[in-house]
Amino acid sequence: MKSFHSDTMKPTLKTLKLIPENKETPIHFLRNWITPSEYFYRRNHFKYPEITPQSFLLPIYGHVEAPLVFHHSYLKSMPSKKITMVLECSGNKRTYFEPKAYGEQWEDGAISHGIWKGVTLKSLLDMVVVKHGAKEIVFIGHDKGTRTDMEGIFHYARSLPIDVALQPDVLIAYELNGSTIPYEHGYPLRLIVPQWYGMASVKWLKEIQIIDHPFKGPFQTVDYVYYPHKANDLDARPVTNIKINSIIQQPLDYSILDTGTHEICGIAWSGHGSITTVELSFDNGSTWIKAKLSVDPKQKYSWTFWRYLWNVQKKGEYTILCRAEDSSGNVQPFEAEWNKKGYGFNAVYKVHIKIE
Ligand SMILES: Nc1nc2c(c(=O)[nH]1)N[C@H]1C(S)=C(S)[C@@H](COP(=O)(O)O)O[C@H]1N2
Ligand SMILES: [Mo]
Repeated sequence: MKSFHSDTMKPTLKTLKLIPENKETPIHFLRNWITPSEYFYRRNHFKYPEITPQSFLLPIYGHVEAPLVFHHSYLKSMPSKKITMVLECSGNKRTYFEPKAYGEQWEDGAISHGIWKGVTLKSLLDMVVVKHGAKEIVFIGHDKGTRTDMEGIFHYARSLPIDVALQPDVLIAYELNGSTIPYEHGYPLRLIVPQWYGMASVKWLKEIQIIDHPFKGPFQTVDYVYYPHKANDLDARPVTNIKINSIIQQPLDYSILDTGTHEICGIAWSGHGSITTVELSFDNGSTWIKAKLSVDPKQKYSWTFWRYLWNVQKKGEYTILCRAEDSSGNVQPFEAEWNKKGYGFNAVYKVHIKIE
């Protein structure tokens, strides 16, 4: 008979939708600091695009002195850079909003951590010579389709303000975790924007356009906007940097454990700096105890694993809370800021445990 702990038992991605393909990483079961590509979450707005010879060409044009078309093989011959970073969908944890928000009901797994290799976007923008007055850089993907709220066919397209686009760690990437970027994750060329929610990192790059006015595409002005009021669109602001956040990986919610010592472990991350503290509370937030972090100070955009050894002798029900703090002083709030489209859920994380 096969042992229960057979190494053929592997976690799998969890399917939310098949077309377009939306799948969560089995985040509670991953202990790898780098998420293996086969466990990377997948978030798509349209069906996968076809890859043609055209997909290996990257035109950069618009408000520039010298428009150029870069070939994939030329980009690979240029000086390269590697960035290790969290990629998190702004809809991660949407399912926890009360009242519920429409959209993919992601639990905790719309997040992964990988090593991207490519050329800096800045080096390409320097070659085309951006003209004075340029405001935004628009990144257009090969994938396209219809929307339920508007007539027409749309490509997935997003812009970055020029000062963000010129940051030296924004990449045009061609490798993930030491291999060619998998098809699902943007092969052959993908934009990589550290510290921003995943929507900014446009996959299957088709072209880059420099403009002297704000970009108005629906993935910029309709989606990926925080609308804090249910009844109207007042106080709307764009979704940008990843909020301070964490999860408890183990024990799982509603676990039954025995008395003794249990390892509580999890992950914390932020798009506003590194993680400085992770705290747990066993008394609904009256007192907090620091967890032990495994931080690598060289890694600016990485997530942080943490753990705490919990000795429990008293039988009964417990709620364990977890909250993280980053180097900019952001702390997870008790309640996430509700918004119509359900982005950026980052309330203090909770698991319920019974000791018997
Ligand atoms: N071309 C294109 N790029 C895209 C998307 C898309 O649908 N099409 N989805 C975005 C969103 S919302 C997220 S969260 C990330 C997901 O990247 P992944 O599927 O590689 O995990 O890609 C972003 N880039
Ligand atoms: Mo996303």
